[in-house]
Amino acid sequence: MEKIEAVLKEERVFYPSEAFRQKARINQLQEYETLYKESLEQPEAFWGRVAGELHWFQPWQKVLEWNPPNAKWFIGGKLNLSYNCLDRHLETRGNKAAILFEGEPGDSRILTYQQLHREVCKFANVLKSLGVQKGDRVTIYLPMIPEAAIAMLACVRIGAVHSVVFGGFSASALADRINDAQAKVLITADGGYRRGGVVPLKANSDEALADTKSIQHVVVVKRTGQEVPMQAGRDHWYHELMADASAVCPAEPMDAEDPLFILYTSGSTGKPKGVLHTTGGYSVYTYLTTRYIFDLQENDTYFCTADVGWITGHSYVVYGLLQNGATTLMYEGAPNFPNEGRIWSIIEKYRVNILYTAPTAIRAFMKWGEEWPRKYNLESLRLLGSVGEPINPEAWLWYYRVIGQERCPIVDTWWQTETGGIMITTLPGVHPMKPGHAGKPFFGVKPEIVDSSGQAVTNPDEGGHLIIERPWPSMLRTVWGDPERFERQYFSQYPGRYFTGDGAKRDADGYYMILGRVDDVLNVSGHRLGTMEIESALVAHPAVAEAAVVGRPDPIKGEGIVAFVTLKSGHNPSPELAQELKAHVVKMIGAIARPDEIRITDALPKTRSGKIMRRLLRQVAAGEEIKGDTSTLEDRAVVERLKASSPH
Ligand code: 6R9
Repeated sequence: MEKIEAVLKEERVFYPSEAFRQKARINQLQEYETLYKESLEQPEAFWGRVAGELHWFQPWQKVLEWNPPNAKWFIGGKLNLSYNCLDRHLETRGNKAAILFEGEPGDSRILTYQQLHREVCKFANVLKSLGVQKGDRVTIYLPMIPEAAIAMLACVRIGAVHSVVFGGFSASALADRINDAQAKVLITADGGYRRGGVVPLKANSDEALADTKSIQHVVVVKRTGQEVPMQAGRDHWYHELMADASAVCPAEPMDAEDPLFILYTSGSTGKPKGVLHTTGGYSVYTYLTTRYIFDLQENDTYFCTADVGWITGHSYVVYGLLQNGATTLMYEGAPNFPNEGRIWSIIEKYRVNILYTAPTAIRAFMKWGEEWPRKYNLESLRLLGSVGEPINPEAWLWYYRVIGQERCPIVDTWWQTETGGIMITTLPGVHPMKPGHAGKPFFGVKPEIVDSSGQAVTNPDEGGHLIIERPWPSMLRTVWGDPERFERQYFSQYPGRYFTGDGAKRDADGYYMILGRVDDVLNVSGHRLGTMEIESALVAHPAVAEAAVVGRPDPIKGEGIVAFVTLKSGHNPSPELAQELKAHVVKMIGAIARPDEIRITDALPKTRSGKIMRRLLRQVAAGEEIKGDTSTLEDRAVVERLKASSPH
């Protein structure tokens, strides 16, 4: 196993530059240590102080009540997240840009805090006029346009519970989510721009509505201008309703534990779960994590490439940023439209200081070549972030060197839809960075690595299950409509402790390395191997663009290794290349990691959020029929092409 460690660890450690450190909000390790200790030993004092930086209509009586698996935070307190995102800034930042918007066709808009406040108040009144009341569910199915943020904030303002469904989801996925939440109103658009084409959101909505009964009204934003049928009495144009709406709408004082939003996420099996977040804890935690992890400064321009349809879009495009009075940039379209330089051109155009994106995007950028970012001025960048999956050291180093120009610290942020906010990361002004390691727990987070019996794994670098010992403010409160599933899924494997579903290990310095979902860990001849470890080795080969490794039942070894790879342009599949890749893995890791089979393919099956669907690959690898839900696949044709790829 020693060689595995060597590939993964990337022994080099990177330090934030002195220039960065000096200006950072937290720049003394001692300060982190002291605050971290306080956050665990005196959570009431710590979180009470942070919460006090926000606006409350009524103060809380008690910070935390914990009856596993049920946590209550800021009991008795009343607040409104839309107030904290908007009204709180009107006096000091009214004319500051809240949202910078760049549409895919090149149109742009700027909304100041004042303007955003006005739009949100008007739309909140529109929702009220459609009969939406506190506690009602509203489904939002929009492109990445300012109206998405306006709709979310308007729901929050009147205490309606939003459920944002990513615009890339199909009609049937939308229908399932509407039905599960029993939403009363649907907010959509005629269409959205994506890679030069138009996503037919209204047509999808109409198709979904044929299978749903709860929706009474549909509000349609005119984005692309294409002809769409409008059903009288049910469908309304956004701009028509807004024209007459009053701009006065006081924010509803919400109980700290009132439901805030539902966000659907796929479980390992079965139908998607509606993760429920509540008002007080989510607000406080996203406010603080945004401030410290992205080291937000007053004049920063912040760009996160995630869609608001994902938790990253909720917490780190909209709520965390606006609560801090920051400027957040929303980009509607694809990163390679009209060409592969789009993200870099946006950074140059708006002088972006902070970029937050995903490893899958970074690997695509690598594939497209460094000549694209080299064409643009990226000097405004100060900090980079990564989220969504483990980042392989190859991609980390490329991001650091080519995009950050060895000047910007990288925060590799581990968290989940269920955690609401970032849980494990380095703090950029304080912690040295180790490529491949997410880093240290954030304030209030007490992770542990345990074996299957729940015993803490104490040896450095020994793998185990990642659990979180105590509740943190933005912990999910339940699975919508299924409290039993909530308990079973997260709190039954290790009673009273939150099970993340991820494997991890911790080094002697207390840095966590996430090994991927536990179901992705292979056991080959009694050796524990992260699929990620083998993938890292494969993508380090000059011919390989992306790799996904899965296990396949093996009568002798328990599990065999099957690697699916895509090639960089200029390389062609051949049996010789497959042999070379196997030898390369052996060379990088060791014979135990030698893939039994390499399948060279032209695309990997990915969810619309960019996660590789390993379940499908496992079925293809095992020669089984494809079973289970494939509704989250970005391109269903990939499955047939995979089956046709010849094994080597
Ligand atoms: C925020 C988000 C959660 C799963 C999580 C883990 C993986 C996310 C990661 C990471 C390694 C990171 N994950 N961030 N793995 N390093 N920095 O992505 O939420 O879509 O719910 O996914 O993503 O496996 O369990 P979500």
